[in-house]
Amino acid sequence: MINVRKAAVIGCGFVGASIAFSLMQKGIFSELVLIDANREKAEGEAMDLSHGLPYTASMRIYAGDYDDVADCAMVIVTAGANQKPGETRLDLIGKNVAILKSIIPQLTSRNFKGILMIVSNPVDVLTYAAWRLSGLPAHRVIGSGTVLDTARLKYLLSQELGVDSRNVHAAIIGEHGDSELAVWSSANISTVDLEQFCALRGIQDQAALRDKIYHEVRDSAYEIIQRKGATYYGIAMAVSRIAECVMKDEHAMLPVSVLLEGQYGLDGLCLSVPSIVGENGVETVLEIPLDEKEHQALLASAKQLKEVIATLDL
Ligand code: 6V0
Repeated sequence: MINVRKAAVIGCGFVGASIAFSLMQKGIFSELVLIDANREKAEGEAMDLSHGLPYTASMRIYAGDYDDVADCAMVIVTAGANQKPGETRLDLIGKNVAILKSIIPQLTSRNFKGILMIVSNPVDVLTYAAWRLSGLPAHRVIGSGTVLDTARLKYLLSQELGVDSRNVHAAIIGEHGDSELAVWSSANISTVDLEQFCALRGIQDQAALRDKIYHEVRDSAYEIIQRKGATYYGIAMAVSRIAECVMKDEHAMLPVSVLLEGQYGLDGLCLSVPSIVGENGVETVLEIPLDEKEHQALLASAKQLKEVIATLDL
């Protein structure tokens, strides 16, 4: 039996603890299990977070083990090494696939029936590996993908255009990493086409603006890691938003990382494309219109990921 009010976070470092903090503010779960290879770390985080409960929602947050996960509606995996200055996400593969291989059997052996969300990097490769290793239906294995990158895009555009970031409708798709791309062709500000909105704002060189913003989005993690050693608040907000869409069966459109099965002419890999997210996880993978340049960039991103996937021993 699934307990629809219960979730687990596996890996309680910067990212896992921040996700727990964000989930607690949202009030969508009444029980949150924290698991870490370092049990004391999970216990410390659970204690610290629990001391905020009188000011948020009524729930239980505790350090647990894999027996506590069997009936969770959602398990969020953030365990693993993070990027050090100068490292790419793809540099983390060896270490983090090995960690995933130790975690997934703990779930499958307990007949886990919920939604599995992968956050550890490289998230697209690990989402694919988690799907393969778990044998779960693909719609129940979600990577946080470019939901974070899309938030970065919306925020940066909002700053340039002087408009609320929630009015910005645009997406980053492809790999959560260096080969990601922005879908400019359908970007709009609350229905006003981006080009027209830029014109309204007196922006002369729109191509230069798009280029600058794309590079800032793509390189955000490097810039943050150089300054503070890790990134965690933004991803925590992105993950708790995905969790909310699932638990409230919102059918919201989010660019999560998911197995492609022919969409955009691609299969045999996970990457981010806009998808409808609800109680079953990824309800539908959408094939949104892309212009030729965007489609080629998506194919290039997929090619890179497939080359990496081909090296995995799953
Ligand atoms: P961190 O602070 O080093 O935390 C990692 C935690 O995982 C530590 O507490 C470890 O003890 C724990 N851990 C290691 N092995 C296991 C295991 N087998 N079982 C349980 N716990 C284990 O790293 P941080 O929290 O900064 O990053 C975690 C992961 O998230 C990294 O792979 C990052 O690259 C990734 N991120 C993903 C993002 C995304 O957008 N998808 C964004 C930011 C970081």
